[in-house]
Amino acid sequence: MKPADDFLDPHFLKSRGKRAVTRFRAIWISDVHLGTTGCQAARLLEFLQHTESDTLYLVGDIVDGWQLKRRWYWDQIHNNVVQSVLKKAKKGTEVIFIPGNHDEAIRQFIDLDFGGIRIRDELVHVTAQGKRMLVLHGDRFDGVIACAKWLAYVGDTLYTLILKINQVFNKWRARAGLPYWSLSQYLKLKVKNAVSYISSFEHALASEARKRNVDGVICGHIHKPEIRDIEGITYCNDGDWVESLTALVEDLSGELRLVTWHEIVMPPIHAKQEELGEVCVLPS
Ligand SMILES: [Mn+2]
Repeated sequence: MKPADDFLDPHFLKSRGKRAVTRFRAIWISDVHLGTTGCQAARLLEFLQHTESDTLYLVGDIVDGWQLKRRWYWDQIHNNVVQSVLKKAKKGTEVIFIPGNHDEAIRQFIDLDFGGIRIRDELVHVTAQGKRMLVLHGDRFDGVIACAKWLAYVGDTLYTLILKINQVFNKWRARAGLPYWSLSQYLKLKVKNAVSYISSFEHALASEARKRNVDGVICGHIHKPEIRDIEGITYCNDGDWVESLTALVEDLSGELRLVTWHEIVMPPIHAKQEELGEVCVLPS
């Protein structure tokens, strides 16, 4: 297997030529954090290039305005991600952007449309199976952000630091031939408070969905991909593009599931062309 670092090289992306594209009815991505070094923009770009959908939901924290106030990081691949989304909108994908807390500056444009991208605060998505899903970022139900924003900023700085350590650590692991291991995921799982924090967030969203009389909720914000039933409510979290590299998708039959960058992008590289099934060739 090629080391993961190769995918950060834009020339490697181009060299592939043929791409297998998977079609979905809808795709939800969030917590991309464009504008930070933690953002895995190259992998997201590959994911976007390997998928198509009637609707693409950007469920918040797509651009990180909090980092903009401190240190801004933006390279060509971050541009390419934006261009890829605009191109999808132009080609007929319905793109809906629901701003989160890190891109809260965009909240002033809620209910406006720009270049085929509709900006909304929240909405209800109806699946092909008739399930009504409330779609929102979720920060309003985060006790820390709602009650003590300064604490959230401190947490954000600490999180950025842990991600940095994680990057260096995994470069070393890759050189030693060891697989990727997420330090921050490990810490989150180990810290008891984090577990209860996540569970209280999930339950708050499920109870909001119940209050609104919908079948489920789709959100992001806590960087913890999940689909599960919470007392009869389908709770879905699409994860993030800093660590998990996941998206929530609705397939053509109306089933909701989580997909990873790995399962969408990796098969075409290693599988033989005839094993790929439905393959179409896109101009680069
Ligand atoms: Mn957020």
